[in-house]
Formats: sequence, structure tokens, C-alpha cells
Amino acid sequence: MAKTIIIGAGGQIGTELTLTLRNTHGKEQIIAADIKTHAPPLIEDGPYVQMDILDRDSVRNYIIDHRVETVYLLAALLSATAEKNPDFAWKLNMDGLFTILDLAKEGYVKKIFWPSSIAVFGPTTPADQTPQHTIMEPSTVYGISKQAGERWCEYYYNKFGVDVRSIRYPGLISYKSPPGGGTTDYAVDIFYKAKASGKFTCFLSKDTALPMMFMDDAIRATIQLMDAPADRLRIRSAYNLGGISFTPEEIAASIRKQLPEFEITYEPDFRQAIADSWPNSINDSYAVSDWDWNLEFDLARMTHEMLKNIP
Ligand code: NAD
Ligand code: AKB
Repeated sequence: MAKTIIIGAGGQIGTELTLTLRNTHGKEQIIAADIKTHAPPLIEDGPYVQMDILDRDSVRNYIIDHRVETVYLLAALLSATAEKNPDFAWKLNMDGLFTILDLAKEGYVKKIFWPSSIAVFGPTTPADQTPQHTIMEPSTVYGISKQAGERWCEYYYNKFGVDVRSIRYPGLISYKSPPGGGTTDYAVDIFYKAKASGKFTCFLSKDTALPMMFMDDAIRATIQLMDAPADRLRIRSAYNLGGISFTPEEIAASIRKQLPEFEITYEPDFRQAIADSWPNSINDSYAVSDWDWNLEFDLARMTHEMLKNIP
């Protein structure tokens, strides 16, 4: 039976995606792969392979030998980490994508999921209810790599019929696996600090609105898009996905409804400029009409889930 591999399975999204796919398709069908030597505890009960996505030959041999037909390619450097190492970020975020797109062009891989981000937008993009098709002049190396990746995905679809699907994820909020170096990471850390000490210092200013989403919704969206009939999909670059838009001040107020003593202070750093270049909110009407997307977690429900599950 054809297999699925998740490359970058040890990260914030990969951990929960692996768990969910194994629950539906069976453990043996879903191979977790990451550059880490050992699988993280949550996913160590199924097949795991240490893999460097930059080792093109090994990745190709593994996928061909194991008859892997569906690839979720999640390995990347995120926005804040990428700014500290732009050359490597460009290499990691682009080279791995070409390895997988080429395997699909050659007919080995049948379906690809490769995530994009709200980082494809930039300071000249309309910031409120950002439409699917709009000005895109990203100012971070991460955003440039995601925008270029989107263009290549669409190109491989148009030229070679490669079935590649993508979402421009907003900032993702989860408690099962920590975030990996993004600008939106504050919105996860705030819950851990609220529970541990009742105090949090935010690296963004209090009125910085960003689109965010609870991980359960993001995983559901990913699987919904992957299961959608190909002839319904009008977008082969990446779909906008809206989520919940809030500022640090608003998420702090939401936490205070359950932890009234919670205090927040603000010390913006280099990530402020990145956040300022991204939209406040996103219009996801294409996802709604093409694959019936609907959001389940608003700010209150997400706050409740996070505080309930963080010790
Ligand atoms: P993460 O940093 O938590 O996880 C990335 C994983 O990739 C890590 O486990 C890391 O060990 C692995 N990895 C790094 N280099 C590798 C290599 N050379 N070979 C194999 N594995 C390697 O990231 P994430 O938050 O899970 O994001 C996954 C994808 O989703 C990325 O493409 C990211 O840009 C995108 N995305 C994430 C968010 C978010 O808020 N988490 C938002 C938008 C887009
Ligand atoms: C980041 O902040 O870099 C990510 C993203 C929105 O792509 N969370």
C-alpha cells in the first residue's frame, strides 16, 4: 500500500499532523522523518527515519525504495531564525522543495503538501482582510522563500501536472509541541508564562494585530485541502487562511478572564518590524468556496483549551 511521509515531523505542526494522520490511516502507513536523531516521544510509536532534506540523493532513494506517494514537506527555518541566517534559510527552504517537486514530476510522488505563510505578504500589501490575489512584496528572507516556493509550486502544477497543495498558514498556537523560531511564537509562550509565573514580557507592542490559528483548526484545514477533489481547487500557489486576528493586549485580556492576576509588559525587539510588515487579518473566501473551510476555534475557545492543557 502506498505510504505517506512527513518531513520535518518533529516540529510544531509535524508532531500533531503525524498523530492525526496515524489515527486515521494507521501507524505503519505514515512515516515520520526529521533531521533529529530520535523521534519526539509523541510520535515514537510509529515508523521514524532520520533524514536531512538537503541530502537530495538519500531523500530520493528513500522515497523511491519505500514507495512513498504522498509527501508533507514541513522542514524549514521560520521567520525570526531565518533573519539570523539568511543564506542557510534560503537554501533549506528552497532546495528541499525542488527535491520533492522533481520526484513528483518524475511520477514517483503523487501528491505534495508544502506550507506557505502569511509572511508572503509585505508592507505594501493591504493589511486588513488581505485578499488572495494582491500586492506581495515580502521584506524577510523567510517571506521571500515562501513566495518563491509558491510560484514554483504553481509552475510545476501548470507545466508538469504536479498535484501540489498549499496553505498560507497564520501563526499557529499549540500545546503539544513548541513553536520553532517564528514571529508569532509569543502567542504560545504567553500561555506557558501565564500558568508558570502569571507574568509575561512580550517582544511585540501591545497593538500589533496578527492572524493566528489554533493547531486543531490548522491540522483539520490541511487534511481537508489534501482530501479535496483536484478539480475543485482553483489555487495551486497557496490558499489564504484567516484564523483569528488579535493583538497582544487582546490575548492578555482573554487570559485574564481565567487568570485575573495575569500581567503583561512590552519590550519590542527585531521581530516587531517583521510583524509590522504582515497583515492584520486575512480573507479566506477561496478556501471556503473551494474546500468548504470553516473555523472552529475563536479567541475565547482557544484560550480555554491552552490554559486547560498547559500544566
Ligand atoms: P518547526 O521549526 O517547529 O519544525 C520544523 C522541523 O523541521 C523541525 O523538527 C526540524 O528539526 C526539522 N528540520 C529542520 N531542518 C531539517 C532538515 N534539513 N531535514 C529534515 N528536517 C529538518 O516548524 P513548524 O512550525 O512545524 O513549521 C512547519 C512548516 O510550516 C514550515 O514550512 C513553516 O514555514 C510553515 N509554517 C508554520 C507556521 C507556524 O506558525 N508554525 C506558520 C506558517 C507556516
Ligand atoms: C512565523 O512567525 O515565522 C510563522 C509564520 C507565520 O510563518 N509562525
